[in-house]
Amino acid sequence: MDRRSFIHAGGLAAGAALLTRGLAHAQERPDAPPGAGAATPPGAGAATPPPRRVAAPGGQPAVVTPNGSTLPLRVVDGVKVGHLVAGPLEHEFAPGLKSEVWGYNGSTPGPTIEAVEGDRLRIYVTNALPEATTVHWHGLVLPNGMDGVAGLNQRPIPPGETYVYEFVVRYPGTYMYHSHFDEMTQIALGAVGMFVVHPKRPRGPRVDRDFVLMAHEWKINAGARRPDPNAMSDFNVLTFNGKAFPATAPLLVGRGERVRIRLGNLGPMDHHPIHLHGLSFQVTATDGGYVPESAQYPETTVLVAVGSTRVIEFVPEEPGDWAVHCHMTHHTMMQMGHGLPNMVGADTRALDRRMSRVMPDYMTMGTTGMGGMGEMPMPVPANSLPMRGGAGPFSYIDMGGMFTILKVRDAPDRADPSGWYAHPAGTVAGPATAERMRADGIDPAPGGKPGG
Ligand SMILES: [Cu+2]
Repeated sequence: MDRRSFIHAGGLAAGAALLTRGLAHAQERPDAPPGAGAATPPGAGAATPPPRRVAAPGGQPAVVTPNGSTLPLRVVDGVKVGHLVAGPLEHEFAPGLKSEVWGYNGSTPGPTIEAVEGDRLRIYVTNALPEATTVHWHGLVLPNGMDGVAGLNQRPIPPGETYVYEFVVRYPGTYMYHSHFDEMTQIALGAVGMFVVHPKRPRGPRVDRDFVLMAHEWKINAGARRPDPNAMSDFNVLTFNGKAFPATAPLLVGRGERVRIRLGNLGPMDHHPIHLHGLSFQVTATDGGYVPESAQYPETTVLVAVGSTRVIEFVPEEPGDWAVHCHMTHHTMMQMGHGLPNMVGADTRALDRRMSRVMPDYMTMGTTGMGGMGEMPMPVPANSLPMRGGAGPFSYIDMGGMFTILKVRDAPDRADPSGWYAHPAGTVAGPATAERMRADGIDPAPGGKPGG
């Protein structure tokens, strides 16, 4: 079912733009469907981040994978040994949307692999998928026969069998891993993960926090059980570490701390300009290595292309709850966010009058824009998240998908990761009084000329 037929299946006569007035107030109804409206706080259900561990020499902190985990490695005769099991799993993108996806060790993305420059790694890969697979270690310099491209570097791993990869992680950096057999299907269904190698000696200024955020995109027709691996465009569920806002766990950091975020993208088709609010960052590394300090430059948005990583570092100076999101507006929408009839600016008063004879309270929606549609519990197919965002401290946040929150606090280790920032009095934008406008030379009448 495509988006357009979904819209009709939703019982909305001429596209999602049509709703009755009664529904506009439905978020106040006690019988609103679960997950509808201002229901789920961001990161709900996410565990409180564990206390910071030291992962590498020089006091380098361990990498935190919000909504995810780190692959356990056991040291056997000086070799760090890990086990990845590629297989199908049921995955919840956000409350209200579950799918059967393919991942590693029961998650998509798979657990983050974390090692130290010079480590010898031995990774067993068990194939619990219904077809062959391999694992490619994306960005790593290693012996050719360990590179994981099916047919070129090795025989594909048949279902039910386990292969072993062994290599030394020669260079520190931010890498990824993914299937390299039937890539279109297996990557689209989620067989991807991050791979971090810490340097033996810290490079650049020491960081206090170290996160990974992996971008992915999915096409999941509303009500469908599985993402469509044949999709080439029109992706409608966009995720960080497999979760769509409001299910993305916020990143909790301290004001004045140095924060590193390792962004990766193994989505099928789209590059993502990731934007951080309230601060300026430096791009310090890519999956090709470190950017020399003399070549770094300040940014607030970094383009993370398919098949690449970008490492950013910053020191937040303003406390608060700050948006972190892909700046492609359709990537912060959920299903049904696009492909709609354009109703903006349409004069539908005559239509509304005629329709209200058969449907009391009828009103065409979308003529003044689409804001607020996500919080209306529209009739939607089971297992779908049309245009859904999340609850905010002031009102509904109408962004979903590839969106999360950087929570900057003075005492982050004592702060509640699900709590909202308490703004000091007088620091929140609010309604302007006519007196104040006049005093500043602004005509309070709409359309009036300043100073008139
Ligand atoms: Cu994007």
